[in-house]
Amino acid sequence: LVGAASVNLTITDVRLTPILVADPPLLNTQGVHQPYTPRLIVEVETAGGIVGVGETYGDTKYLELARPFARKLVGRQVGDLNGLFVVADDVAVDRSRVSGQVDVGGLRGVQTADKLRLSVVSGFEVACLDALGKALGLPVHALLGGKVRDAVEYSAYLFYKWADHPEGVRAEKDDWGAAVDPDGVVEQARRFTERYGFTSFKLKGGVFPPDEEIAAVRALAKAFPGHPLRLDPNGAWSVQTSLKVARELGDVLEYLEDPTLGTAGMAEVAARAGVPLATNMCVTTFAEIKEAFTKDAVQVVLSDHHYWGGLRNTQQLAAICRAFGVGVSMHSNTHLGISLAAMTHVASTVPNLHHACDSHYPWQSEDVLTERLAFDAGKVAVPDAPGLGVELDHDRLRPLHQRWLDDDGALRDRDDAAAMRVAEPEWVTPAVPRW
Ligand code: GKR
Ligand code: MG
Repeated sequence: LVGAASVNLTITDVRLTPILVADPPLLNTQGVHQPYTPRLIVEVETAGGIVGVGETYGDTKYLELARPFARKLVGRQVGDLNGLFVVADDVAVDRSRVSGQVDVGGLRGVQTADKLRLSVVSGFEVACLDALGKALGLPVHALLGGKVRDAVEYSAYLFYKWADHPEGVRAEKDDWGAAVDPDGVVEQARRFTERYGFTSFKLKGGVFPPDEEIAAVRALAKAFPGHPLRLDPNGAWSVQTSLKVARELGDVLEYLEDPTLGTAGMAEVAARAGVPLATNMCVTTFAEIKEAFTKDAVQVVLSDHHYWGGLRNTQQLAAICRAFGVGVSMHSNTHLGISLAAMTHVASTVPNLHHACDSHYPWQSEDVLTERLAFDAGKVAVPDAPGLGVELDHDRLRPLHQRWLDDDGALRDRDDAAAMRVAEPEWVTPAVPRW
């Protein structure tokens, strides 16, 4: 610490690198994942030459906000994490980018200017924490108050999936095969357990009529008796359908995730489902907590540290959940190893984490790290090296950035419905409730 005190922690440079990262043809209620998904890699450099890394959403609207934000950070202290929110308030959001409607077809909850800002803050906050940890010789979890567990448990995140992206679409090949029925889902789950040792399973639903998805979860329950199971249709069902699914799967579900859209509907389902409800769509901001908790609409809140505004906000969310006797865990979007490391650090500090987090990471064949993070028995060991404990590999970053530069703009904003139209030209984003 004596040495650290002499290190100059003034931010001298902030580098933003938008990338496109390979993504398999995973199906959800909006459509299908694009062959490449945008992410943004953040590097914050201090006068002492320390570089911290962060990662967040990379769609154009985030980039447009991140660029002026980055310029305002130069000259500030890397440890001034609260100041990031002050800077964020100062960055103008292009209102035409804010729909006030659900984002990415609903997958990130309702889109607001604040949420856009917070998603950008999170990338900088993680990078600053990484730099600070490196300067002090401390892991990020220590900066967050210290880990209460040495490893963080993740669940397998199962998706209905095509074997390949549509013909003629440039894409990277994956070795997961197709999963479009109960047998395919069980086979995918087996591969997840063989490769990573996961013991709990989340199935992304809202893709096929509910009876087919009920059959898939039943098949999972048969193949993996006693293992925690979740089903998440991203709000695709009516209250009645949600209740029917809850009735039919109540005996095997750990929780039902976002069966229907909106706090009122979730509250109605929660009152009669007999199964806990989890959400990453109905409670996505601090402002949404009061109504949802008062109405007992959700029993588990799934944080996404990106749109909640970072790791310290995630801890605050966890504290609020604890006060109300509501569970807390984490969901994920397509992400790379920097975000998995960030999730793992913060999850290690949350005492009331009683559900495995989910992670898309196993679906990502590409990463920007010198060494990928590993799942062992479904868990990621909490890094104890300074900062996040991961290292950015510029040789890996460069081609992914080049891919972004070479793109004509078609893939720079995630649009699962547009990706689906390549295979099914008539496809439109389904109205909700879809069933
Ligand atoms: O990647 O298709 C997907 C997911 O549907 C993702 O976008 C969701 O935000 O995984 C997320 C969820 O738990 O709802
Ligand atoms: Mg979800």
